Amino acid sequence: MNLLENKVGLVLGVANKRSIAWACAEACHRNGALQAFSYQGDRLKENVEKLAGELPESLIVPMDVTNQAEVDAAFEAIGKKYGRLDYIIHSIAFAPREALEGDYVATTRDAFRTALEISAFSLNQVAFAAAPLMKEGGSIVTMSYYGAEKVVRNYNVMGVAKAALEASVRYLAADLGRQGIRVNAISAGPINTLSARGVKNMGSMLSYVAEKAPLQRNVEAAEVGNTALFLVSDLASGITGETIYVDCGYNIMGL
Ligand code: 1JT
Repeated sequence: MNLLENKVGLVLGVANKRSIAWACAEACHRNGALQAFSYQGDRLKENVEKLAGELPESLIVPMDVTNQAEVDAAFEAIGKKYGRLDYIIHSIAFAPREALEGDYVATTRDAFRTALEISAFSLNQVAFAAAPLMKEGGSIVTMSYYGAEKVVRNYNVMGVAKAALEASVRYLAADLGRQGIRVNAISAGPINTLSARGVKNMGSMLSYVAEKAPLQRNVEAAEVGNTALFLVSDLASGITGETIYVDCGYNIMGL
């Protein structure tokens, strides 16, 4: 397919080949897009260069969202290389490890601020910086998780950050609609990525979810990638401000 012919995208959040961001990038690449990639810190630079460096006309830029100068420089480099931007896939989140276990009530001010800044505010930041480059409209997609709306033990402050992110998607969609820019979230089922690793009991959580979900399995990163492709393509031209579940149906189940 060639759903993204002549389109330029920016993908945030590739850490390795198992990243949800990478699955999104692959789906978009297969559909003809040119893509820029951002990474946070030198630790991830080599990985991203190895993966994305092989794609034609790719651009790899550092972007630590807590550093506004770095964000500005990244968008300047994108404008310089491509002269336009059609979509963004925002697949970054962070909370200090100790905030993702134990009692939510014990979350520190610092952990709360960090989680909300990196996981939610960063979407505003990139949307604001990208809008001038999205001259023919655009599409912004971010990643959420069920813990935004129901209590998922240990997800804690990330659930609050994802709730803010999903609300932010609606407010950004309302603001940017007049410029033809759509903003949506994907609420993905749990996937064994680098971020998920180190999460206590991830293995048993994955099997619990697989058992309860209508499709009787866990979702794959490639399925999230295909949904991101749909959302950034013109096939989704009437969809904005939504959170779309890609979770094998888990969220619809009651007892
Ligand atoms: C982050 C991490 C964001 C893990 C994440 C995440 N969004 C989903 N996951 C996987 C996950 C994590 C927990 C969980 C269920 C799923 C780790 C680094 C910070 C950002 O709780 C049951 C804790």
